[in-house]
Amino acid sequence: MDFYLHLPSCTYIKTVTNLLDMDTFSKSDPVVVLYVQGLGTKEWREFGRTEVIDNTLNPDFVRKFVLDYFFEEKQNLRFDVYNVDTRSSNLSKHLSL
Ligand SMILES: [Ca+2]
Repeated sequence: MDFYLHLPSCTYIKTVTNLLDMDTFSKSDPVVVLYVQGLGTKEWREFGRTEVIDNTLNPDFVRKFVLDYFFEEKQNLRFDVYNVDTRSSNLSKHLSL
């Protein structure tokens, strides 16, 4: 994945390529979920997710994430890629790519 950072607000543009093909009869249906770690709690919270792109291993997501920038604060981000194979919004049922 490639990330681009713009200040003072942070915009991350993601490029995801060569995902695993997890579907039997079609290509994977990827979605990227951004998690932000709480400054005090260290707890990962979902910040947002991209659109799902059907049947591709080289998705080109349109959705951008804009985060507030905290001066001199270390902000930990995590990008998880999931295959949305069911139409459920419960990500725990989905396979991680
Ligand atoms: Ca599929």
